[in-house]
Amino acid sequence: MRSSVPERLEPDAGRPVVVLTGAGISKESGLDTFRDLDGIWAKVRLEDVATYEAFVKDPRRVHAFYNERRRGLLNQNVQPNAAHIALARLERDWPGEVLVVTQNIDDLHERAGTTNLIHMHGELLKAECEHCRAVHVWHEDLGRDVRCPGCGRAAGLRPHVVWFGETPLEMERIGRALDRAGLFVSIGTSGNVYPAAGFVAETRARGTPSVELNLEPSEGASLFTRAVHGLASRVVPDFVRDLLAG
Ligand code: BV8
Repeated sequence: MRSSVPERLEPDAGRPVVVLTGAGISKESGLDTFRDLDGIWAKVRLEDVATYEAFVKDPRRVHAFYNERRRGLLNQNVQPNAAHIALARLERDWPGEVLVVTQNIDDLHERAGTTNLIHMHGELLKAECEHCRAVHVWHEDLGRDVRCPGCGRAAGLRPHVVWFGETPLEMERIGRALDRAGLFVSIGTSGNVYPAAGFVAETRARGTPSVELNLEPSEGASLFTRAVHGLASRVVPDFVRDLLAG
């Protein structure tokens, strides 16, 4: 069995392993991706539901879009899959730091046991108040009539999600981790959305080994040291096993 770990990788516990994940890692848990043929953007235009301008223009439509996805995520059939579980094992058993930076707004990494985690595009199960800036854990439907538990005002709550044209979260912390990374791993992302899609070029410029684990070559596939293509629930556990075996 050919190892999927780049030959040049020395298990250097002093430098973090940085793992970027996208919608593909959650596909086998039953959550839609965005750009697959049956993906979210095949059913609705991102300009109509995933920008602040869309929210101002038609808040009811945007709330309905995220309410449907929130209910879907809270469906008991949606569970972390072997790929999420393998990344939690890597964090537990790797001698150095493992940081998961996810573009996903689901909570499957947390539920699999990952703790060192950044949701750079926000979280579907949180709401933020435009009046008082408070962020609340939120599992119910949102709407303009819903009052903020913090300031008590209505018509201010929005999904705690980064829309197109908005600044992703914790970019400085992500940049510092990429600067120090001993290995960059990208899982289940098509490499279409920036700045996340630019991370592989940033690490390549520093000579950091990188691996793409994806169903098919992403937009940035040629920039990776190594690529393993297949279902995340198969290729990610194999990769973690090989990495931990040194
Ligand atoms: C920013 C939250 C500045 C919402 C998301 C004009 C104006 C302003 C900005 C721009 C502009 N033009 C371009 C931009 C930049 C823009 C951008 O990149 N647009 C794209 C469309 C060109 N980016 C932004 O606006 C970002 N902000 O630029 O601010 C800035 C920049 C730097 C520093 C500071 C400030 C904000 C982008 C965030 C938008 N919000 N999500 C929501 O979820 O509803 S993005 C959305 O796309 C999701 O987060 C998603 O995760 C992300 C990326 O998609 P993927 O995860 O890759 O999913 P996709 O379906 O594409 O691919 C899935 C892959 O999995 C496929 O390759 C498939 O083969 C694979 N797969 C499928 N099944 C499996 C599998 N792999 C393994 N196993 C399987 N079973």
